[in-house]
Amino acid sequence: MNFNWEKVKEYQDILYFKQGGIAKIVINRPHKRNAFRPQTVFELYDAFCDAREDQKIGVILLTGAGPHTDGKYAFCSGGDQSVRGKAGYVGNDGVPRLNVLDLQRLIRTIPKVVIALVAGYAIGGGHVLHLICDLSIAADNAVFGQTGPKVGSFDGGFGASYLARVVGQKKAREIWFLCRQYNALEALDMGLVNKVVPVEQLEAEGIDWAKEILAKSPIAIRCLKSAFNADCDGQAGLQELAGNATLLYYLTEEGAEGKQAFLEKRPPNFDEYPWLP
Ligand code: S0N
Repeated sequence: MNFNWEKVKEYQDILYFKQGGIAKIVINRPHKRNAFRPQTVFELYDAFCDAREDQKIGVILLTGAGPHTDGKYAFCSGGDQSVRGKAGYVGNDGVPRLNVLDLQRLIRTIPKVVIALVAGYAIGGGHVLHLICDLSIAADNAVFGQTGPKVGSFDGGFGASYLARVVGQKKAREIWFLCRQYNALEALDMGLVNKVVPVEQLEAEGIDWAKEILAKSPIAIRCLKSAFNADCDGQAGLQELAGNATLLYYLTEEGAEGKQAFLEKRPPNFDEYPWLP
């Protein structure tokens, strides 16, 4: 579909666009079924940070480039096994990393709505990436699964515990222990995705959902996201939720009075603010 996306910046492994309150980040390594290497993750992190800082952006679409030369699609096939070293994925600097974990945390805590648009394979660490997005819309050709125990890896963080929150303990254990692949309707049935649409409608559907969200209150959405996270994320989740309480307090006259009094070198006067029941 033609949405007049404007390219934001040139990257090697990803594409990054914006238009009308929506950012679109595309993993662009079709020769590897959009597997990520450290460079890919650094670029994704950079684009997400840009979208976070842009006050016009409320929704971020995360997707994979496709179709590929053989007609297949992929959202992301996880860590690039061809650069997997002894202690992680090795970049051009020779350093082994698992920096996708940083990206996972950023996607979860960014105070904007992240929607995964999944066409084709969402496998391994690519499956975890869609999982941690706030919403997932699947194309009818989407394929979901974990491969860790088959390829000698596992994600015991969000990839295990949050998956179990989403699909339940039994199903999450099945997904990891058997390493099967699941189609879009099976994913819908287990609550892993929000909707399934024909592949050619995937982006349009994502844009429709984004526009609906953009018509809502930014602070309400922000607080809800942190509230959902707080339920799973322990003290880090509470920090995020409480940060929003502080933000709201700063926005009140009562909060501003404390700062103003300090700057004016006088005692604060909170008399006109009630002790609400
Ligand atoms: C995606 C699959 C099912 C697609 O199959 P299909 O359509 O038959 O295509 P292929 O012919 O297999 O692939 C086309 C070309 O793409 C290359 N390729 C595909 N996936 C990868 C990949 N992940 N890494 C490197 N190359 C890949 C193929 O090699 C092929 O290239 P050519 O044509 O040159 O031969 C199928 O491709 C598949 O099963 N892929 C592998 C999926 C997988 O196992 N991914 C890795 C899983 N693990 C992780 O993602 C780790 C994540 C991580 O970083 C992490 C995070 C937290 C904690 C721990 C970890 C950890 O390291 O485990």
